[in-house]
Order: sequence, then C-alpha cells, then structure tokens
Amino acid sequence: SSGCPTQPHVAFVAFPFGTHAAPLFALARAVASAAPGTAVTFLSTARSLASLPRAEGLGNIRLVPVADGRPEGAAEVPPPGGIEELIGMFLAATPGNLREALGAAAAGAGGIPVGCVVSDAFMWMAGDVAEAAGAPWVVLWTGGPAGLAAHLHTDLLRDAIGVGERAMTRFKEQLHSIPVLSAHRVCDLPEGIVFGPLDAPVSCLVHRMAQSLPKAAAVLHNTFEGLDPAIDAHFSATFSRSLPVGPLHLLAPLAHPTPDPNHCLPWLDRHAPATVAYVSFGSFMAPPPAEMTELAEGLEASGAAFLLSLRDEVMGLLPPGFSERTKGRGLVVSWAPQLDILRHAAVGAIVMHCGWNSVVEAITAGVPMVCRPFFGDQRLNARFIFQVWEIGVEFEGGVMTKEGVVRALEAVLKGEEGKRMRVKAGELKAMATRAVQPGGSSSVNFNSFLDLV
Ligand code: U2F
Repeated sequence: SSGCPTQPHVAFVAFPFGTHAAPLFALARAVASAAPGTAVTFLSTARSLASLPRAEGLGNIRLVPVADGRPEGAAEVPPPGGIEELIGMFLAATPGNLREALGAAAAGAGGIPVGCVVSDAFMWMAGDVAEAAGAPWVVLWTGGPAGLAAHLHTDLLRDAIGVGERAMTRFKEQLHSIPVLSAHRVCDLPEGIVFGPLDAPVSCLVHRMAQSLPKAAAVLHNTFEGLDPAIDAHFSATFSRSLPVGPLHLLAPLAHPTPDPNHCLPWLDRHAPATVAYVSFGSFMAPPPAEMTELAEGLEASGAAFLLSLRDEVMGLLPPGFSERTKGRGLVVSWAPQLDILRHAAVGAIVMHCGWNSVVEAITAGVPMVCRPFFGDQRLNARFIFQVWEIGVEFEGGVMTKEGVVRALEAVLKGEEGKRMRVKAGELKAMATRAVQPGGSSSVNFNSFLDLV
C-alpha cells in the first residue's frame, strides 16, 4: 500500500505432489513479470522444486525448499506406502515446516517479511500460518471447478446421501440436492466424500480445505468465466472473492520451448490434419493391466495414427510385438510435450483421464476428448466434457475395451459427431483466448489479485 515503505513480498506455497505445483508456479511467474518490483518466493519440497520448468529472466522469483517430513537420510526410492505415505509424512511436518520456510523466505529476500501468502487450496494450514504472520491468505484451486463444488458440500452430501454402503446403493442417483452439480450422479463424486476412504489423509485434507476456504481473502481458479456460469456464481456467493484467472498456461506462457526428446513434433508433422489420437493419463495415473491390453488392441484395430504417452512402469504392459506391428502409424513415448502436441494441427483427439490441467490444455487447443476418468475430480470433469460442453465422448461402462476404443476413435476422428465436437471445442478455445487478453475476464481478475497481494 502507499504508506508502506518496504518492498512487497509474496510467498507461494505449493502442494508438492502430482502436477499441483505447476499451475501455482505459472501464477508466480505471472506475478513476477507483472510486478517486477515485488519479491516473489516459491516454496515447495526440494524434489518438487527440481521438477519445475526453468524460469530464467524472472530474477525476482526465489525458490525456497520446504522440509518433506521424511526421516533424515531416507532413501530416494519411494516408501512402501507410495505417494499416500509421502503425503502423510509431508502433512505431519506441517505447519512447522511452512513457518520455517517462510522465515527462510524473509531472510532470502533481505529481511523483507512475507506480506501475502498464496497457497495451493489443499494447503489449508498455510491459512493459519499466514494469519499468525498478519498476512492475507489467497488460494489457488488447481482441479476442476465441479470437484471444488463437491468438496464444499461434503457435510451436506453425507447427510443427504449417507456414506459407505448406503451411498453405494444410491450410486446412479442424480445430485439434485446441489443445483450446480445436478448434471452429475453420486458415483461421479470424488472419493472421500460419501464413498471411498473417508478418513484417508487426503480425504481429511480436502474436508478441512473446504471448511477453511471461505476465510481466504480470495480463491483463484485455473479456469475462465463463462465455462460454467452456474459454478462461477456459486463460488462468487461462497468466497470473499472468487477469481477465475485461467487458463494459467496462457496467462504465463513459458519463455523457452518445451524440450521434445522423443521427437514427437517432427513425427506429427508427417500426419494429415486432425488424424492423430494423442493418449495420456497424466502424471501418476495408469490404467490397470487388463485395460492397457484393451487400449492397445483397440488402437491397433482402429487403424488410426496414435501418439501414446505412457509412464515407464506401464510400458511393459503393452502386448508383445505391439510397437513393431503399429510402426509408422503409432509412436509410444514415456513423456511428450503435451501442450505443443495438442496445439499441433495433426492431433484430432485426446484419450485422457480428465485431469484438470489436461482438460484446460485440450480446451485451449480445441481438441475433442475421449474420457476415461479414474479418481478425484476426474469423473465430474468428464461429465462436463461429454454431457454439458459436448466436446467429447465417454466409454460405455466407463472402462476401455477394444471395441470401445475403436468406436470412440471412429466417432471423434472420422464421424459427424467429431466435427460437431471440434466446432464446440473451437468456441471454448476462442472464449479462453479472449479471457486472457487485456480486458478479458481472466486478465481483469488477475489484476484484482495483484491489487490484493
Ligand atoms: C491430478 O492430475 P494429473 O497431474 O495426473 O494430470 P493433469 O492435471 O492432466 O496434469 C498433467 C500435466 O502433465 C503434462 C500435461 C499436464 O499439464 O500437459 N504432461 C506432459 O506434458 N507430458 C506427458 O507426457 C504427460 C503429461 C489429479 F489426478 C487430477 O484429478 C486433478 O484434476 C489435477 C489437478 O489438480 O491433478
């Protein structure tokens, strides 16, 4: 503010698992470039910081490690409980590790105390730490808006539907008690609300999050106004400020081209427009073995060109001889520069798990989606895609079968349905592009956020 002689200092606090840190880092880059006089510190675990893209030319972003809660000298390999156990250890170290890191952030910025904390919505305890430091707390929700709406209604849903066995008997019921989710069914809800492990660390975390968010100075979303007007209005009524500022990858594009070590882009150059199916299930999800086989057989039988991004652990699940038999029209890689791929003219469809980052990326590229959601917000996102926005299809029965894959690719890549979906996706793409232009809703909301910090 005008009376304050010191430089402003904003600290960003990531949830250091999955792709969570990436959109928050995009937001930090946007602040650093829009407000070069502001000190910007990005806090995450050392492992998560190492996975972020380079942000050269933005000298005012400092990276500060947060303790991950693992015992001193713990091996690099993940513990037996996998990511769940890592999350549990990290959460057990909060809020002490955050207070410590905020201290280090101030020291690193020449003693300028942190004046505003912007955290991933999952990091509700950052709100308490900010409050104790007398700093406003702003959050970014990185998932699909419907997922957040569901978590906000956790108590109501538990009362209305019941939990566990009772909820299971009502799986196909529409969620009429929640107007913004009336297109959805009980079985579309994220785990941990009425079914699934209600007392798992992540379930408790998001429940606490939902209770804490109304006290945040603002809740930011990686989406844009108008994609779902009813949810926009619901969030505006629920939070002090609700600010859709996305798509964040457009608000803060990377200055450097993303590396393409597997030569996906030159491979795409050799294909005709809208003929290739790109397949990816995000940063930590992989279909179960039987479904991987069905997917591979479906890709093979469809005759379509495909680019399959598969994590190394599941590569071995492809049927023997698959790569040789599909050589020329199929490319299998362990990682692909997804954003550039989706923007390539040759790509006509994405087969995906409906993780929100990928959904937003596909929307902004105008690419129709074939949905195979697995967990969390993904089923809710999928239903918006094929039922509300009509820019994609689902698999019959919710799982991939050889015939289902053939049918879906036929419909999206060759059928009239696919053409209609491409037109609709193109309209959403135009909307997203307008939102981040000067005067667009996301730019205006981003400026309101800058005023806050
Ligand atoms: C969790 O989703 P994921 O992290 O599994 O998946 P996405 O949100 O789709 O993000 C994956 C990102 O990784 C990128 C891709 C996305 O930005 O462009 N990527 C890539 O560049 N190359 C590849 O070969 C593969 C992926 C969670 F599971 C979801 O339910 C949530 O909606 C989501 C957001 O909170 O986080």
